[in-house]
Amino acid sequence: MSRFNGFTKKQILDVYKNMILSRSLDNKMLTLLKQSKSFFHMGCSGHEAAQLAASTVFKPGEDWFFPYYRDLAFCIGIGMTAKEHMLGSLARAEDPSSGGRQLPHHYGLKKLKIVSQSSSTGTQFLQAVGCALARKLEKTKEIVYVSAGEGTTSQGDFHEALNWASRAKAPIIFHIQDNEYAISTHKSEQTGGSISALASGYENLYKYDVDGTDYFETNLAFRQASQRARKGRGPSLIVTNVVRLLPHSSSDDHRKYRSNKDLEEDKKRDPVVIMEEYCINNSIITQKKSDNLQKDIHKLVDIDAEWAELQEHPDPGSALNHVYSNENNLIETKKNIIDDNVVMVDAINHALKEEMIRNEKMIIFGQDIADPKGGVFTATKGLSKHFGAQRVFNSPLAESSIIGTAIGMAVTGIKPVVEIQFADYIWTAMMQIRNEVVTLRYRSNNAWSCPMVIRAPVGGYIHGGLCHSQSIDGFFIHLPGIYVVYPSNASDAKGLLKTACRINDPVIFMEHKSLYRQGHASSEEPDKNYLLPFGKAKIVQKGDSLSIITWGAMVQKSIDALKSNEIENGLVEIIDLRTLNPLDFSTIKKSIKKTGKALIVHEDNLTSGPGAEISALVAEHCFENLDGPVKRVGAKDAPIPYNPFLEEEILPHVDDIAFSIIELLEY
Ligand SMILES: Cc1ncc(C[n+]2csc(CCOP(=O)(O)OP(=O)(O)O)c2C)c(N)n1
Ligand SMILES: [Mg+2]
Repeated sequence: MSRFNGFTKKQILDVYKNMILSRSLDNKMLTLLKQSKSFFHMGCSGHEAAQLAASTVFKPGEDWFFPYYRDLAFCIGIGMTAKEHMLGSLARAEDPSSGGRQLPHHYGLKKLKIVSQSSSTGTQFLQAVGCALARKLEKTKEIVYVSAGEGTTSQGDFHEALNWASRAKAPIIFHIQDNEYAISTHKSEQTGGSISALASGYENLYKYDVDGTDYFETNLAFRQASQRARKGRGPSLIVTNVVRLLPHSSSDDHRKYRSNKDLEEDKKRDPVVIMEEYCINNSIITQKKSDNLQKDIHKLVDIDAEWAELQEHPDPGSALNHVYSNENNLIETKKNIIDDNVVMVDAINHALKEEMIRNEKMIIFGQDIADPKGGVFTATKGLSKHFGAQRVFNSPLAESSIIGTAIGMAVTGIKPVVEIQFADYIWTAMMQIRNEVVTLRYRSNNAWSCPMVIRAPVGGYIHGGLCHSQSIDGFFIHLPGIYVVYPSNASDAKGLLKTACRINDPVIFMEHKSLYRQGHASSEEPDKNYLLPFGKAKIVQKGDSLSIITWGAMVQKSIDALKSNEIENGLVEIIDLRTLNPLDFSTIKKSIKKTGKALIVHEDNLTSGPGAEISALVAEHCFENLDGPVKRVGAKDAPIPYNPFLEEEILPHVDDIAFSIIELLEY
């Protein structure tokens, strides 16, 4: 039986060595920074015991990790080498976290299942829960580690994550490293009570408050929590009280807001000193051997740093690589018709069902999407009944939860196809979308990605008022890293959605609510093999005097504008873009070359709307062919009011389009 708190001498010495290594790396990295060899550092000093106590309970290569920027010692504990850390600190091409794309300490290491982390504090919680849910779904024994500082528990995502994890008994351990400061803000200004007390209402969640400078106490909590998680009994929250021995980051000077006394008190709890004393007092090591060990490790760190300095910087020519996957070569397939008339919402439902049958890794979730309701627009009707609650289920009423967990599932190979009930409520998920979904592939230098489909009912004309009428295309075409799809009819919706489900990148799939059951948006239904590739616009109507560039519900309104004003056949060409990213600019250009005039018609509001970008492209690339000003029709710059007369005033209508067509034709 081992003598030292249940550990062998060798085990304790290994922990002590890793503590010294971590501290030594911190110091070396700060030296390199002072020598202007790097630009940024976030220290781990003071957190080593808590992190190493955590790291030993996991199975590297099997379990999953979402560590935060202070987790240098944790990453060492699970197997990340000093060389790998140094490559990150110096932002070299071979930095395994990001190839120098992210700030140092934004860990990611594919072979160890350390999922690439961004800078947004707190986004990792929901991703880790999604990962844990996926591991449970696939009936593995793998468990998930996620960490953050105590300040970050003020983020809503933390509370959403605890909610979902405890509701689902997810195999996850939340590690909150409480160093009492979030940059300069003391926790007394941060949290309405102790963090574990805040979480006390969650059933299935075990809570621990431990001294994070005490390796043994902390390790005991992690051992219990990991056993619990592996047995499927549910999540744990472990708050470790630690000390922050360095300023928040290399850009901070903590003497500006912490007293000398406070800083001196922290030094008395230095975990490396505590561990050294333990080792010496228990005759695990002599003082002399300990001194020599420290010297040897510092030397090794110096050697690794020198080696890392000699490594190549990333090639500037690679800066645009990996915004998207290179493996999205889906081609258009033959259209075999199985039904002569299907409404758009049913075409979407059928596409989802066919893709679920085809890909057993695909899952669907969102608010109210399960049967018997099957979604507020019935797009998912019958799916939970057919595929079971494991693969089709209701999410909590929390959009950040939906996207955050989808990311964590997607990194494990699951294909989430999620519904945001109304696009008007996507905004609480925007941090997850903007800083996580669209950047994961890029920031991890192609090591990680999160292909998913976000279905979002959009648009107005249904008297939905301010928060059930919004268009979001303008926002989304601004985001590199996500494809933007916006069908105008049932057949296209089916082909495009099936492509979205098979593509290797995130897709936002906009479904116009007013088209769901519209006669003019219904069409013949293509069979299960039909795929419509992205970036291929459709000429809805041919013409030689003016090009209308449009999509979504505006396609039919443009057709109606011609009809209602008896505009002669063959004058106006209508292009349905079908996807806004990728944009089929070659079709636009070809058309304008013929017509010499361009009118962009969209539902989103005008200022900085999607038409602004297309107009700029037309102005730049079609200037010599233009025979008139590039014009736009869109919603007025105001919220969309409920009263039908007010609503009509704001949204673009057939008459507005007709007016612009005539004006431009006569120009
Ligand atoms: C969403 C978000 N808001 C603000 C920041 C800036 N920021 C980075 S770290 C930090 C403090 C975090 O404190 P805490 O969670 O206690 O962790 P610690 O740094 O103390 O370990 C802040 C405000 C950020 N990165 N992300
Ligand atoms: Mg803190």
